[in-house]
Amino acid sequence: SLWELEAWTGAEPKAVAPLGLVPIPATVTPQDGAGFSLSAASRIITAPAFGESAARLAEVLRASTGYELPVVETGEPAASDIVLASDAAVGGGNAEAYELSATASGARIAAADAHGAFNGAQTLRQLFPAAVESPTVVQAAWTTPALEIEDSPRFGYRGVMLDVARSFQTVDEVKEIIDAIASFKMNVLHLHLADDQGWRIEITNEGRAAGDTIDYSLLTTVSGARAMTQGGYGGEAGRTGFYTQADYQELVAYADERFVQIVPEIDLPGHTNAALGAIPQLNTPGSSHPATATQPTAPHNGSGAVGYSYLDPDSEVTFTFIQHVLGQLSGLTTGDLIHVGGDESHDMVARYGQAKFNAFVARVLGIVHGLGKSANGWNEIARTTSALQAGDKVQYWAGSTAELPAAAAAGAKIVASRGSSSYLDMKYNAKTPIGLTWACSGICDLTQYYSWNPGTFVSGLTEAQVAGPEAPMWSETIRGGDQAEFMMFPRAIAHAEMGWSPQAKRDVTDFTQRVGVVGARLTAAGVNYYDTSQATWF
Ligand code: TNX
Repeated sequence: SLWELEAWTGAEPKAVAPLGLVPIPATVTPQDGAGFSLSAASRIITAPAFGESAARLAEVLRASTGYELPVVETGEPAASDIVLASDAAVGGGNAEAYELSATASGARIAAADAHGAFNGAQTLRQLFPAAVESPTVVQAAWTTPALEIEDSPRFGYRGVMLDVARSFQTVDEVKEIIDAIASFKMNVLHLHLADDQGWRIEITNEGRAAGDTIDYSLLTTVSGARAMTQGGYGGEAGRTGFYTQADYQELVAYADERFVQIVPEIDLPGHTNAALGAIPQLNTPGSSHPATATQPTAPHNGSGAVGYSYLDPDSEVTFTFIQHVLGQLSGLTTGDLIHVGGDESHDMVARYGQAKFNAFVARVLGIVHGLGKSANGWNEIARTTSALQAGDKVQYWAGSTAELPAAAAAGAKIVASRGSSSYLDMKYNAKTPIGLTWACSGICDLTQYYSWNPGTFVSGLTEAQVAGPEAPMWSETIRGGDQAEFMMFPRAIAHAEMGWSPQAKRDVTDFTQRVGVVGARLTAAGVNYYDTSQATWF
């Protein structure tokens, strides 16, 4: 087992941590002799197409080793060099695959695509001592074990969601989370940008349709300045703020450079009190908050209540608003997905009936498709099967799974976010000072998030109909990046391995030991985590 790799790292038994590769690769083959050693003479020799992956690897290694590590495109590889080679045969057509060899004669990562080269570089990082993650220079022997790896992902979609609506996270906080999830080969960051309590993305009036009188800047000037009014540790209110379009584009570019796709969400038609509270024209008699002379827009409700707000399904202004907002958001989005929410529109369904809700969702899906994007939505949108098409995603979080096979048959793939084994905002146990408890009875700890199979958890779905897992980090009780990381790690790492590694390779005992090795790496990188007793910390 990988556990025994410890024995190969030197002739003398040392008190070193065992190899902690997470997610576990598809195959690892130990090699004889010494491993690869990085030195002041080392270079990264990259295929031109993998320059981005080489640059990211160089940044990490330079910071901790202090070595110059020039990135070059030509040269005869020496034993101290890292080679990123382009090879169309790697992975046999599976995107993101890589092969890695680390021995005394050099380190070599081969891949058919740039994302594969990036993934191989993440594995190489994990072969060096944990201090390689330090942002400042450390003296250490930068030597790997000798081995060869062949690896490719089980699922193409491996995500985390961050709710910045209930409580805001700054650009720098989000960047740190992107870095952390990318190091575990996750490739989706779903940003929940709007909810009842706040609106976090600047929308301008540019390009308004003829006759549209809405002042979109109110979304952020009014509801960007709002958040949860309670809920955090000691009752701390949520953080306010919003991303300007320039901020947002900076985040998207940063994520793209790390092969992480940002999936923006505007939750519709419910969870919309922040929009209703900012835009007077949305407050029609058919909405959840008709305007009155004394109360022109919906009042701010900073509680964690859900299900009470909705846009007017019979007002054309509603769809003018959605078209403009999603149109601008789509223009800022480099990925193929826009998330349109769809969850918990309880009062709207009670007032108008399920058919009206379904028609609303169908129209919104049509808007997304018309913008040239695919739609993602919570599992409530599966009731609108006829409007779903190939490329769309239905994100299962709770309730019946009965509608999922039909949605999949219509072409949508299922994102596996089952609350009881995915929700990062749940308390680990009764002593966790922040977090909610609804999704699990008492314990929502690491092994529970690991020990399920997203490929088979819904009967009637084939594995090919599952896009992959996503772990949502809701923020009714979470304030700032450190708290988000405390709730995310190590549980998100369970999802990373579940999304990447072959099911047959997954073993919970082995995983909890490898996670224990990863702890030191997170510490060195400055990433917060919960030191759950379910992991064996080294
Ligand atoms: C349910 S999951 C919600 C969110 C809450 C979350 C808290 C989902 C689609 N809706 O609005 O934040 O529970 O755990």
